[in-house]
Amino acid sequence: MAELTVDIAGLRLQNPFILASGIWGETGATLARALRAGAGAVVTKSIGVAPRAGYANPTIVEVPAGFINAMGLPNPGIDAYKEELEEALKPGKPVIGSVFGANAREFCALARKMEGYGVHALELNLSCPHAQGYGAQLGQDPDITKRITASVKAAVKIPVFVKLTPNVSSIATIGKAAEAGGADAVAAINTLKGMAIELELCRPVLSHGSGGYSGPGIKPVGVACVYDLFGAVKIPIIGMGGISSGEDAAEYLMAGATALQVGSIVYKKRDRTFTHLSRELSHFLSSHHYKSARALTGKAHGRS
Ligand code: RRO
Repeated sequence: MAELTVDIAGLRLQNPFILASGIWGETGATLARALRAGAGAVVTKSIGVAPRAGYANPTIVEVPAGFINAMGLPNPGIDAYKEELEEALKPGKPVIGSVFGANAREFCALARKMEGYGVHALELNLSCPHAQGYGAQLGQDPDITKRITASVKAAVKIPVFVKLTPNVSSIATIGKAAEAGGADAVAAINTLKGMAIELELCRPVLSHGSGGYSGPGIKPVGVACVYDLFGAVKIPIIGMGGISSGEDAAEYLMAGATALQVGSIVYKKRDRTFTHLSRELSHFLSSHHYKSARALTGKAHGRS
């Protein structure tokens, strides 16, 4: 049997598959459920300083090869999230706290609270594609990315991951800025900006208008981003975007990922997601005579 265990910035994962932020992440019970169903780790919904209702419905629409969402960063606020994390931490596996803020001060306050609640690492959301004053509006700028990352690194001891947007001309430039700010890893990619039009109404389907496209349709974009990042940074890369099979996972690992996140597939495979992906990746590794998932990282770069 090939070894699926991976290490990322000091976190040991039983398998490379991490539940992505925003999927089952608003309650601790569903995060714990994903861990008990075999996730190597989970990322919380992105949490801000105050409760936020998010956008009006419709907030998600199925489109060919995926979904477009504009949830609008709904979350209960950091103070109310403590008890959710108590639940999420019960299975004893890595829990990564995702946070979003408007500036370095908010990010630091959120990071300190998350660390105090016991999360094992942080993921800075500098990449939500449709949030006025948050997410990609900050993370499209390398200087802001570096400054926020460095501030959070100075505020906490736990590892800090930075989640990057693909909606830029050079993700490598942003990845380097996160690394220069001291990031322990980068996660790529958040959703691609997208839109669907309701023909009879002659209006965008989602109440917000545009949203973030996820699912199998974005996999080639995610793989290319991870490939570019692997050539640009030395820190580990957490790859995501449209992973729904063991072969998709192998592609991301070969492009340069050390660990992987999954989102849209969870709506199809639900609790079977993680056992399904682990079984398929294991089969791919054994049938291609690889001893471990680790052995695949960066293979597509032809360096060894
Ligand atoms: O909540 C959202 O609408 C959302 C977030 Br925070 C994000 O980072 N990416 C996304 O596609 N949606």
